[in-house]
Amino acid sequence: MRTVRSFCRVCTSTCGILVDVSGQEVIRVRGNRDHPLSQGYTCSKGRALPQMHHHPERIERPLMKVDGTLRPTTWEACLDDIGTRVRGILDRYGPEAVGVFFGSGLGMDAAGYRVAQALHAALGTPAKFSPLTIDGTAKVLISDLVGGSAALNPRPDYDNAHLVLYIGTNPLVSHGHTVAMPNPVGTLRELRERARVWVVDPRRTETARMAHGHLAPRPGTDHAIMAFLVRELLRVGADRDVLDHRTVDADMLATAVAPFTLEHTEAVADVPAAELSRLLAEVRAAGRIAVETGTGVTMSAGANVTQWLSWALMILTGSMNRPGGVWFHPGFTHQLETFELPVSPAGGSFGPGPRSRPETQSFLGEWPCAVLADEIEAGNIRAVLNLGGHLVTAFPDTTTLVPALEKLDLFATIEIIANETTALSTHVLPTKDQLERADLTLWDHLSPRVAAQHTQAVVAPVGDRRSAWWVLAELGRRLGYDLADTSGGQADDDARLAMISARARRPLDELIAEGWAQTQEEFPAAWVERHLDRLGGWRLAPRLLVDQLAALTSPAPLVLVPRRQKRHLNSQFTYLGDTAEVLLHPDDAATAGVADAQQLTVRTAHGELTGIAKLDPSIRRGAVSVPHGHQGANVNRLTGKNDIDLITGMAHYSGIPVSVHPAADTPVILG
Ligand SMILES: Nc1nc2c(c(=O)[nH]1)N[C@H]1C(S)=C(S)[C@@H](COP(=O)(O)OP(=O)(O)OC[C@H]3O[C@@H](n4cnc5c(=O)[nH]c(N)nc54)[C@H](O)[C@@H]3O)O[C@H]1N2
Ligand SMILES: Nc1nc2c(c(=O)[nH]1)N[C@H]1C(S)=C(S)[C@@H](COP(=O)(O)OP(=O)(O)OC[C@H]3O[C@@H](n4cnc5c(=O)[nH]c(N)nc54)[C@H](O)[C@@H]3O)O[C@H]1N2
Ligand code: SF4
Ligand SMILES: [Mo]
Repeated sequence: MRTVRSFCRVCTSTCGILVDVSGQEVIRVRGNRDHPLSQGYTCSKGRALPQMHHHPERIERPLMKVDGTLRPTTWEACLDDIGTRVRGILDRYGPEAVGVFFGSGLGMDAAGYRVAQALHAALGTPAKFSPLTIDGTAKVLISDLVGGSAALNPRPDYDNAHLVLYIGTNPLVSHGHTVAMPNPVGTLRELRERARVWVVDPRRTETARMAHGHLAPRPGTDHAIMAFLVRELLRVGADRDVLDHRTVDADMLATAVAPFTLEHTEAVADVPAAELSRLLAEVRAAGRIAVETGTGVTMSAGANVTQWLSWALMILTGSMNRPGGVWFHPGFTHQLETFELPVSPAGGSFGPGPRSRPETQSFLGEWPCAVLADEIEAGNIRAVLNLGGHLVTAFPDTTTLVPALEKLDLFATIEIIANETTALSTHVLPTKDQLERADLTLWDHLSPRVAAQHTQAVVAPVGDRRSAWWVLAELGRRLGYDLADTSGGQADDDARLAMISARARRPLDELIAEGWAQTQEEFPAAWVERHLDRLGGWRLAPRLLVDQLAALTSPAPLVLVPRRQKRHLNSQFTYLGDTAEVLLHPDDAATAGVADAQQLTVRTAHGELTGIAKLDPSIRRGAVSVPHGHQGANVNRLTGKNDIDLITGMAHYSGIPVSVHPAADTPVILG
């Protein structure tokens, strides 16, 4: 038996782990107490890495569909076949006929991800898709529009915080949306000793239960609460110096939020006026504030404006780049302070969208995931390279997506465990799982510190699994692109990582020896102020957002809201036992004739699903909370490909009108 130091890549918290191994069998995963950030913490998913690695449905050999059946084949034959077909499609229809999805599975494989980016660039296709447009587009949009650069990543200064406001995020379950939070209970327990903590969420979540204050607005009305706070701060309490010298368009902002009086906000959001006033008083008393939003915001129709107004609130309170407010992550493998960040156009970083959906546009070089089905049906996209995604559970409108995927000439999927998406694929490429490869923390800017990690491979790859970077480079070679040197075989994982970290804050050797490296962040950061000088001040009132705020309509009386569950991550680890429990308020259940623990059907204009009802007084009336990632009760049977944000293309996964019913086929259990 041996123990190998590594770090978990199930989620972006990247907890330090110790893996006990006997021969090639992975016995146990436990937390590494010496790890500076996670300090021994792990969650059930990280501890289940042995089950992931030894999963009975794991894929060990490349598969190719012959007469409708996936059959094992060799890498040579599989890659030759994909190469020939993709080349044929490129020559006949052009690069836009090949779609590429950058899924979460490849997102945590540093070397694989970088070569995937190179393959995409070589293909030159505008049909690039990623979780951006099914997760959190509003965040980068606001960095881009208000901050003048999508590379700006604000994160709470927990060390000096006075007041932290969480809106539509439940870090106790998720470990954070775009700021990782290993050991969330410990973090929150310490935080609430020195700072006020507020949560805005239609459910009294695990996080809300630890907070000093909780507002449970009608889903999709967060913008009203934020507009009210901004309106009142502009009247009394704003940082005049920042307002006068570091912002533009404050008067336009004031006009935009003028309608959001206490009374109006109380009516729109359905929260008590006294609680709104209490929050306002706490914001004024705290001076500086950190606002953290999550998918409850970014998946709703008010996503962009809520994110905008949360920035406005932080700007007005002088919280940007100041202790007690938020700091901006400068990166680790790239060092933002060494660049002159280009100032993005005031109108946003948009480009042309796909032909089949003229109402959409591209944002930051990506097309909305929601257009994929239509682009395939129109014959515009004929091949999809799916790099580590479970499209069937992740994309909107499963009912129209699945028949579209079946029409593809080529659908190649990089995966480790068989699922409904691999079943639809024409080719399945098994790459090394996280215990089989050396790796780096690729999304280092999501870390709560300026830090990075390295791990060696813990065990040898099973069967014929190969490094993802090798697979993609070999595919590229067959298409005539030189993406990476594969002549040394796939044993060269560390050589790829060395190239990625060539401009990092610390050399890879140090990371390899220590497993971990951290540098002190510059705070307040001069590079942020230099960027702000070039920008001419925070843009407080982008036209697009002012118009969107004015156009928002009130939500339906009963709507779908998303929720993450503890023991699975998206579609992964559902075998640990989480079920598709649908939370609803007992009064809404009574109206619909639905009883606790019974099967219920949730219906929208797009489709329906059957799950288990959990009557829960901690969720407000009008919200029906359905978790995602379940293959059977797939929540995306309820979502629509046309129900998107027209600025960013983000799919609406929160706020969709629903009705609930006792399941027609509920078996009557006697005795
Ligand atoms: N309705 C609704 N839809 C949603 C959401 C929601 O809340 N509601 N959430 C959205 C969000 S936030 C996101 S990020 C997306 C996620 O959508 P996806 O990116 O599709 O994420 P996963 O379901 O996690 O699928 C990742 C796949 O990668 C595989 N995998 C795991 N490790 C590895 C590895 O090391 N190598 C390879 N090659 N594969 C691996 C897993 O087996 C899994 O099948 O879904 C979105 N869809
Ligand atoms: N255990 C676990 N952890 C995960 C994941 C997982 O699947 N499981 N997925 C990972 C991924 S890909 C992501 S993107 C992150 C997401 O991380 P989070 O954004 O923190 O996700 P949730 O925990 O679902 O929290 C979203 C909250 O928004 C609330 N909500 C819904 N609609 C509204 C609304 O209109 N307004 C407000 N104010 N709140 C609303 C929901 O009730 C819920 O409590 O989590 C990551 N971590
Ligand atoms: S929180 Fe859980 S899944 Fe995320 S890195 Fe830590 S152990 Fe892994
Ligand atoms: Mo996500």
